[in-house]
Amino acid sequence: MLSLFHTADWHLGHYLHGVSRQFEHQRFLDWLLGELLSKQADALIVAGDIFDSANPSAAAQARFYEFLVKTRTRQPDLDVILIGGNHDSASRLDAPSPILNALGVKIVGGLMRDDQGGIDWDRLIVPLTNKSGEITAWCGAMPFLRNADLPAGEQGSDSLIAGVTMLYAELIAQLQKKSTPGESLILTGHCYMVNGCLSELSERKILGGNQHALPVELFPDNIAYVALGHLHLAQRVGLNEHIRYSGSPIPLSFDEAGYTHQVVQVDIKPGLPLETMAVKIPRSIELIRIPNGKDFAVLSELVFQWKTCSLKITFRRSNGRSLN
Ligand SMILES: [Mn+2]
Repeated sequence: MLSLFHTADWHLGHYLHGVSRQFEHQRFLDWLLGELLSKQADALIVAGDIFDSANPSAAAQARFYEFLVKTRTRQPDLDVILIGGNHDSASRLDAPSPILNALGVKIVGGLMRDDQGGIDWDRLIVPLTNKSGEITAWCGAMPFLRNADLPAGEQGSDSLIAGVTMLYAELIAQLQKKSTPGESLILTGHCYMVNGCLSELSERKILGGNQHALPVELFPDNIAYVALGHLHLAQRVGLNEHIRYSGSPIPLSFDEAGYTHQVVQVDIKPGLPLETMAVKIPRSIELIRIPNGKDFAVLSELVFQWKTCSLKITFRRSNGRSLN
């Protein structure tokens, strides 16, 4: 059996209306370390948007590297795979890859082409081993694809989907070449699929409408699991249990306050149907809207109403329970 954990869209270094999310991220990473250990996970996949910006703060980077060292020190057999998202700088993520490889962590920030334009596909293909150290699956790690990554002649907006499809098809072909019968094929990517459910305040502003949505046919039936990042609401793609967005671990906007934040635990047993389980992430800080959880008021108005005793506030958790 192979047990893998799928998470994405950490956005380390994020600020919400000027408030640092450092505490929430630290709590999440500490919790994740404990989960990986207690569930004896074999692999961890982080599907992009590791950092909130292309130029993350020293504090955000320190938190990231500290997490990787702790994970590998506590669980030396855990395969860790990370890819770049649209918020990440591909080259910044790739820069420490020699050190991370030596630590046993595979990071693919972006596609790298040689002078002839060829892609080093081996960089994107990672073996996953079970507790006995046997290879039981192969993971194709496709970072977020930018226009410049697409094959020549596929940069126009109409052919963007065709270009992305070609690259995924090539990765899958390379993945199949590496594997032998009985070994599962897994993919991770950072992209927007058709009919995905977007958060109004968080991801929509970075997507140019729906014209770049990719069809689910991108992933053929022989792929056991697709670990996606980009959308912050945990969801499966269409009716496919095995093609999922894990969602972000913390709410990145007030629109996301009601989401159930989770990581996905995927158990792959040879010859048996895949099992996916949502592992709920404890919320360390509540996002609360005043006065009524739906609308919001200007602070000066609230202070005035509070002083004149005309404001009555009932705090409610995102799950609807009253806080007071
Ligand atoms: Mn994101």
